[in-house]
Amino acid sequence: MLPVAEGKARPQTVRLFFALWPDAVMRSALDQLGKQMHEQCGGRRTRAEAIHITLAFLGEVAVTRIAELQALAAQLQGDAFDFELSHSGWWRQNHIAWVAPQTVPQALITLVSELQRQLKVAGFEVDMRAYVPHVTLLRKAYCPRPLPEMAAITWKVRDFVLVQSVMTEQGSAYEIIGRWSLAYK
Ligand code: 2AM
Repeated sequence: MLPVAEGKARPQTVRLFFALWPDAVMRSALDQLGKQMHEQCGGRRTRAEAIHITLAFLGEVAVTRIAELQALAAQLQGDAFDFELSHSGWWRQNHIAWVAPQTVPQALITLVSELQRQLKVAGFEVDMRAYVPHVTLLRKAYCPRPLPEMAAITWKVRDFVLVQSVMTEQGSAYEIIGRWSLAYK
């Protein structure tokens, strides 16, 4: 057995991301859409309780830094906004079928860039690839034919959340570990 170096143990980490989380009505509408897409594309549906839009993906973070993240989110000044999910599609490279806004609202762009900026300043590693907001509804899907036009769904965004992701045999399970309101004007 290898000797354990005293005092050198790495801090325990958790997988975290910031997200927009749908309310019950929105969740059900998106789940229904996922069901229709599944009929055409197969694959594995996102469980209704896991449906979300990622704002910023943090990956593995030391548990000792969670309070710092929560404080960062609490002082973020973002505005509430409504937007329409009206566009569905499929990415061939990762076999994800999704719905997304046709036009990304400025309030969402501002919220994400401010979040990313502050996370960077605080020394968190953030995925800096171009932000493409989307709701993943199917994984391991194959949708070679264009998906039918979808009826637009309006998402009223009033808050955002910090989520812990835990891998289980059924896929990722998500636990909301913080929720912060956006200013409603
Ligand atoms: P996806 O749905 O397109 O896979 C939890 O894993 C959430 O974070 C998912 O919404 C996932 O997007 C997103 N995510 C996972 N890995 C990511 C990464 N490296 N960069 C950005 N987002 C990621």
